[in-house]
Amino acid sequence: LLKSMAEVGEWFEKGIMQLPFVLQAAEVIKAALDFLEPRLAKSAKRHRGCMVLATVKGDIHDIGKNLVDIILRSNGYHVVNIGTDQGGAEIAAAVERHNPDHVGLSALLVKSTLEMTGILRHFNEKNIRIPVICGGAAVTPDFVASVLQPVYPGRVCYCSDAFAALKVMEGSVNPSQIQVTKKTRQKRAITAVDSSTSNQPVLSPPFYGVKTMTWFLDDIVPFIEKKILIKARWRLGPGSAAEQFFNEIIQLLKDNRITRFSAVYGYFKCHRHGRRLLIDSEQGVVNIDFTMPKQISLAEYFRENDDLVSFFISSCGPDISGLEKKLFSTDQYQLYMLLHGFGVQLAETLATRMHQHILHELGLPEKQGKRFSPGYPAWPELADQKTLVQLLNAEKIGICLSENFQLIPELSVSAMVVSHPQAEYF
Ligand code: B12
Repeated sequence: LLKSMAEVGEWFEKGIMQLPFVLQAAEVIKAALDFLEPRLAKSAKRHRGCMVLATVKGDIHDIGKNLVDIILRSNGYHVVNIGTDQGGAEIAAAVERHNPDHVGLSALLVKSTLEMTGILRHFNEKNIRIPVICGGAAVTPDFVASVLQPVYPGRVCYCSDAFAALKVMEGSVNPSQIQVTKKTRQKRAITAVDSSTSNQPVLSPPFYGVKTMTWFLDDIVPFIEKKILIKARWRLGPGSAAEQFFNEIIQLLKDNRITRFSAVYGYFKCHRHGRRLLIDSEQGVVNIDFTMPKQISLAEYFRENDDLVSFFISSCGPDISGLEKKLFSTDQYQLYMLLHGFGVQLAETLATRMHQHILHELGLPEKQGKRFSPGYPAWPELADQKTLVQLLNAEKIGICLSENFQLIPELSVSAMVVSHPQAEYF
C-alpha cells in the first residue's frame, strides 16, 4: 500500500497526476490502513513516525496544513493535527503527550511567522529539542535559516509542500537539499499620488451609514472565475473532470441548504490628515493610521478636505467550513479539498461583487480603483479589522473577531474601496 502511495507522490511531482486524484488515492490508502491496523501483530510497528501539526496562533488558514496531514497519514505516519490558531503552550503540551518525531508548523500570515519564533523559544524553555518543519505561504527558507534556527537548538527546516515534508520525515533527503521553487515577484515602483490633483469630483453616495445585503448562490455562481478555481484552488489542468466537480459542489451546497450569504457595507465622510484617514461615523471620528508601509500610504488616495470612503465585510457564513470539517474528519479528502477551494473562490467572488456593487452605486466605471484589505502588504495592520467590524456593525451578520483579529467565520473578507483612479497595490 505504502509503495503505491509513494508512486502516486512521484506521479504528482512529475505532473502526471493532479491533486484531487492524489487525495482520492489517499482516501483509499487511509481506509485500507484503518482496516489493517487492528489486525497487525502487536509487535509490528504501527506507524513509520509521528508528527504534531498545527497552524500557529493568530492564523486561521488551514488547507495547507491539512494537505500535509493527509499526505503523511496516507504514507503510514501518525499525525496529531491540533488545528489552527495554536500557541507555544498548546503545541508543547501536544509534544509532551504524543512524543512525536517531528513538529510541523504552518503560517500564511506574515504576522504569524513571528509567532513561530515565540513557539520555538517556548520549546527551548521546556527543553524540547525535536526537529521542526515549517511551511506555509508566509514562510521563506531564508526566514527559517536566519530567524528561526538561531533561537532553537534542535533542527528547524523549511518545506515548500506536503511532499517535501514527507521526504524529510522519511529521512530520504537532507532538509538543506530540498529544492526551493518559491517565486519572488518583481516589485513595481509606485509613486506617490496627490489626491487633490486627481480632478475627480467628490463622490455622492446613495446613503451615509451602513446597510446589509443578502446574496444567493445562484446569483453568485455565474460570476465565479472558473479558471482560477480550477487552476489555482483545485490544481487541475485542462481536459479534466473540472466541470463535473463544479456541478457536484453546487449540488452539495444546495443539498445542505447553503445558499444564502451576507455582507455589510457603508459610506462615510472622511478626510486625510498626513498618513491618517479620519472617518466620520455614528460612533464619532474614527482614525485609521496608514503610517506603516513604505514609500506611500493608502491615505494618499484621499483628499485633505471632504472626501468619501466605503468599506465592506462579506461572508460565506460558517456552514461551508462546518461541512468541510465534517468531510475532513470522515476522510473524504477529495470532496473536502474541492469544497474548500470552491468556498475560497466563493468568498473572493462575494468580495468582488460587493466591490462592483459599491462602484455601481457611486456611478463609477467597473474597473476604477482597487480594494484593500487589512493584512495586505499595503495595509499590514490586521488590528484595523476591529475598526471595520465596529464601523459596519458586522455582528449583525454574525461576524466577530478572534483574539488576533481574524474574522470569524473564516470564509470572510473585509475591505476598503479606494476609488481613486490611480490606486495600485503596493
Ligand atoms: C485562500 C485565501 C483566503 C481565504 C480563506 C482561506 C482559509 N480559510 O483557509 C479567504 C478568501 C477567506 C481569505 C481571507 C483573508 N485573507 Co487570505 N489568502 C488566501 C490565499 C489566496 C491562498 C491561501 C491558500 O489557501 N493557499 C492554498 C494552500 C494549499 O496553500 P498553502 O496554505 O500555502 O499550503 C501549501 C504550502 O504553503 C505548504 N504548507 C502550508 N503549511 C504547511 C505546514 C508544513 C509543516 C509544511 C511542511 C508545509 C506547509 O504545503 C501546502 C501545499 O502542499 C492567500 C494568498 C497566498 N498566495 O497564499 C491569501 C492570504 C494568506 N490572505 C491574506 C489576508 C490578509 C487575508 C485577510 C486577513 C484579508 C481580509 N482582511 O479580509 C482575510 C482573513 C480572513 C479572516 N477570516 O480573517 C494575506 C496574508 C498577508 C500576510 N502575508 O500577512 C494573503 C497572503 C493574501 C495577500 N496577498 O496579502 N484568504
